[in-house]
Amino acid sequence: MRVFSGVRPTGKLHIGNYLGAIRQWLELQEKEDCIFCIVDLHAITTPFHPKELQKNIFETAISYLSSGLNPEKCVFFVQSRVKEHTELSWILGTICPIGELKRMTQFKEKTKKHKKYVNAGLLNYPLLMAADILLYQADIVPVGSDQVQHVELTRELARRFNQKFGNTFRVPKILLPKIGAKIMSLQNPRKKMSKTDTEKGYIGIFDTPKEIEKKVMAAVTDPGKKIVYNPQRKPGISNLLVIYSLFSGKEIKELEKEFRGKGYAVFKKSLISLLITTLEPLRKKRKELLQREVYVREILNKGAKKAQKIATSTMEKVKQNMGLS
Ligand code: ATP
Ligand code: LTN
Repeated sequence: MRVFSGVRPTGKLHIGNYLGAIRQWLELQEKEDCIFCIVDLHAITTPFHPKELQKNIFETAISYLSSGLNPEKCVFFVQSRVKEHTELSWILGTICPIGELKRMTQFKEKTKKHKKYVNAGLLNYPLLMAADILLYQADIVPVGSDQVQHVELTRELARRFNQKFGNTFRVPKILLPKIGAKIMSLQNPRKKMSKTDTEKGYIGIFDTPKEIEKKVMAAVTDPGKKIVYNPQRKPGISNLLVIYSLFSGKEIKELEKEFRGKGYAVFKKSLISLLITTLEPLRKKRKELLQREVYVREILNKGAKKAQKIATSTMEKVKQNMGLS
């Protein structure tokens, strides 16, 4: 099975990315034919600093490699290095009604958030994402729940294209993590944890033990003292329980029992030490990779070459079927 997924190089990765996306990638690389992409062309649809973009791409590569992504087991590359992504994105735009793009939740949210930067790229974002996926004939697309709408549109576009121009693309399936598809912000547990959020809202995968402690202690909890899972009435503590459960491998029910009658402070302290121990090896690996820039660049170069081969072959088929060549 071919797997494709992408990550925006927009800054530090947080445990939401780790639990919702990275961990799934790590599992998949062991058994499937995986292609993972740093989507820099998606990143420029929201405000960014040209001087920082390369740094962020490099940081993102290091983040994934430190987390355990293995370049021997998957293809790992940067989107803008393979020009066919933009080419196919244009083509898909010609079979996609504007209304379908305008109703995308992410588009609505981002245009609200960046009022001075409402650009056509933001509207066309899902087309580029569809191109990423279809270019590699992916069977499976692992994403967090916030991206489901975009993959559904991708499936629709693939079907429409195949119908219009003959069988060209595989129609990909969405793969959601079972639990933890949406880790919430520590400061506002009704909003998803996001790297564009305030620093205190997320725990970075490379945060120091001190930072982890501070952020968990300051995490918003709910009225009452009980450690119980109830996302509607106790969104704060429920979110922390999900995080605890995913990092420890213990069931939420088990944790509720373990912390019965113990109160938030005890629970938070235990969560802090769990996070520190689990994230420590990642921090070490990052330090090591920061010293090996040439090696990291080589991984991305090799990845782009492998990706290019597949992209070229799909585009040939697309153009032939459309009468463009
Ligand atoms: P933004 O700050 O723009 O919201 P982000 O933090 O959502 O960015 P992305 O690069 O857009 O990060 O997402 C990378 C992957 O991590 C995607 O598959 C996404 O669905 C997943 N992801 C992001 N945030 C969370 C979260 N809070 N919980 C679970 N998965 C998440
Ligand atoms: N839009 C996604 C990142 C992304 C992606 C993709 C994910 C771009 N292209 C292709 C899966 C497949 C996001 O914001 N997380």
